[in-house]
Amino acid sequence: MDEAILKLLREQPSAFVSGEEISRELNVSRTAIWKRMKSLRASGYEIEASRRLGYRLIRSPDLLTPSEIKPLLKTKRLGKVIHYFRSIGSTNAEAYRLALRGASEGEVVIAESQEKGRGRLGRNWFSPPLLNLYLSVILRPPIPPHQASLMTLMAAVATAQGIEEFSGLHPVIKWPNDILVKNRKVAGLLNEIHSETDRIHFLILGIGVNLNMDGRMFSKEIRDVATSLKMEMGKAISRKDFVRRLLEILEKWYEVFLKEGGKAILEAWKERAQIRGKQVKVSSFGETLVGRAIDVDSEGRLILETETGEQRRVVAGDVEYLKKVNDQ
Ligand code: BT5
Repeated sequence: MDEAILKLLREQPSAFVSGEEISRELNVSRTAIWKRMKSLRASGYEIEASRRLGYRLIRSPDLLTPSEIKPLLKTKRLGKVIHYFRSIGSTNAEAYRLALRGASEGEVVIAESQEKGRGRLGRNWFSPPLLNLYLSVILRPPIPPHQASLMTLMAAVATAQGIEEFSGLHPVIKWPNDILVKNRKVAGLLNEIHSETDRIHFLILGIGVNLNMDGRMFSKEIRDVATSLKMEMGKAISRKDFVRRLLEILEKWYEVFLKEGGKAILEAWKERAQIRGKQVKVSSFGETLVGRAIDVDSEGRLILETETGEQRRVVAGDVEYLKKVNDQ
């Protein structure tokens, strides 16, 4: 009902909408509307009320509710359905659950905070309320599971591009799924798939971006390795504008992928990752490999030349750069 009330108020920006009209349109009592207005105000909406004229929306808070995001969202598929939560365990877990129950491609889950935000390999993603972006997108690409890594690369390219457009900063992608600004992690991706041997049933693109967090808000363990757009830019950004733009960029890349395959994504990824030639230490499934990164192959695997001259392809793992990368 809040969504419907806000929609009516937004249809006539700067004008009053009478209580009578709202009650007629939504088929609810004037008292019920008054109660919803009170609760909307408590959520940060500034709503002027006049006995004679009705209600008028003065200002909206920077919440990531569907009613804040959808009106200006220029996508065809992504984000047309938004499952919104003030707080949730993990947006990825919820998206996975929804996809199992038949949610369509493009449906997204957004939360203002996560209690059990997931990183890879059982790690945590620090997810305090109302400051950042915690987003999961459901996709159903017609591809076999071994191509799923390309979708991780796609999400990384889109997120880096979104950050760049918003901030003018030049984020670097660190294989496979970290987005760094000045060598600190500003965003992380966690993609999860549900598949059979030959095809993917669905894929969840999980994207966490630190937007308006201050340095002191990070937990001690990550304070020295993490950053946010606000910290780098010196000012807060509009979270809803950011998520809209990110969904638009992501959709554009996904369309390219469906039409032309992964080539353009790989090229854009390589340009932003600049991993070629770097000395790296890779931990993968309990094994540690040291060597020179040669390239990333068409399925997103890291090609490494080890110290003994052997070439290895790494599907998943954590990379540590052995020489400091120049600040971006
Ligand atoms: C990732 O894992 O980087 C994937 C993060 C994905 C988060 C999104 S939020 C929406 C969606 N729903 C979820 O439940 N998850 C996804 P990994 O490469 O394993 O990195 C995790 C490590 O990054 C942690 O062990 C910390 O060292 C560090 N870290 C944790 N929270 C961070 C934060 N907010 N910013 C920067 N670094 C963080």
